[in-house]
Amino acid sequence: MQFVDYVKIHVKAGDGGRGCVSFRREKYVPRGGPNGGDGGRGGHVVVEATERLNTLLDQKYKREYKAERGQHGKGKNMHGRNGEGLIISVPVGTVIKDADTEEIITDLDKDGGRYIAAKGGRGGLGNAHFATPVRKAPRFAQPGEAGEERWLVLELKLLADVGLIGLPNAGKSTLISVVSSARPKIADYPFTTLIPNLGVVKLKDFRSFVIADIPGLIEGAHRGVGLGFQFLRHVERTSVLVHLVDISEMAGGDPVDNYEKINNELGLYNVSLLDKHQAVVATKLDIADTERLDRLTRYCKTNGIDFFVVSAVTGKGIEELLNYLFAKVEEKRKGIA
Ligand SMILES: Nc1nc2c(ncn2[C@@H]2O[C@H](COP(=O)(O)OP(=O)(O)OP(=O)(O)O)[C@@H](O)[C@H]2O)c(=O)[nH]1
Ligand SMILES: [Mg+2]
Repeated sequence: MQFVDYVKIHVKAGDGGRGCVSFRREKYVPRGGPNGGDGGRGGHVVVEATERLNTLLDQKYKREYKAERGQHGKGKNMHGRNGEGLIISVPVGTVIKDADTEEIITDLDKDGGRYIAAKGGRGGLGNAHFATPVRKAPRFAQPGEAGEERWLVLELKLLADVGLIGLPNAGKSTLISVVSSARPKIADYPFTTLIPNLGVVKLKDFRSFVIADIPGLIEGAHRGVGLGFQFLRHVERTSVLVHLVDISEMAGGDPVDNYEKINNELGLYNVSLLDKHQAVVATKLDIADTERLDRLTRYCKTNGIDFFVVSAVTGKGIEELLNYLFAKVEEKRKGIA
């Protein structure tokens, strides 16, 4: 599946139909009055969120959206037909922005949520409306109004409660695969994950939350190194960030350095990401290098960072981590945190 999370589209609503100029012409009715009907309304362009989709792929290939125009009014007071509206379906979590100002117009964060992106023009009035006692035979009618048109940016921000971040190979995809039904590709080389994955974590008593696995970050991501930080927009809405740090013998570099480098990148992308609640999770406990583990443990203790140690292979520490995450997500949902 190709994953597209940023597109620019052009929307144009239908123009209103013209009002009609016409007069009654009937046998034995000399000088019948005006009977020009009104033009129909142009169709709207509507953006609608649906859970069936999870990428903006369709909009990547089709960028022009034009709704039908209203039909012109006709004689005998016949109203022109209204133009058909056009619905653009996008995934839930799509944010609509004005393409010129980048200002957020609306956030379609619910299934079925709709936004009228361009209003159809009103139909013009037919000459029947303009008859007055002194002007019995108006020879004019209104033109239809033009439909609105504009450029929009659609940006998909996944609606996850918890976002997994960390260097490539830290074990993010492995973790999401053991705690949810998501099955991302896992491999012992960097940048295995190229697109974000979502998984639903189900705990006892119907408690659940959504977790996002995003592609690995490396130092220099803000300059586009590696995959850059194009995917960080998907953790902007999460309640909690889980920062995975590999403490195995195979891990390169110092765990504390690694942690700080990635945090630094987060800040360079968007400082407010640093205000998000973050927990550090040391991964691969089953093959841990004790020195690395000790160093990271001490660092987190000294700095008051919530810290967990897990192994996705043996399952150690996982349940404790999930209970903690659920509690944090709940706090956020209830507006405590
Ligand atoms: N022994 C052990 N190996 C693990 C554990 N978790 C992950 N691994 C291994 O570490 C390697 C990388 O795991 P991934 O889950 O693909 O890492 P990732 O963070 O998603 O990496 P990217 O997608 O490249 O950013 C794989 O070979 C995994 O099998 C663990 O708890 N124990
Ligand atoms: Mg991965």
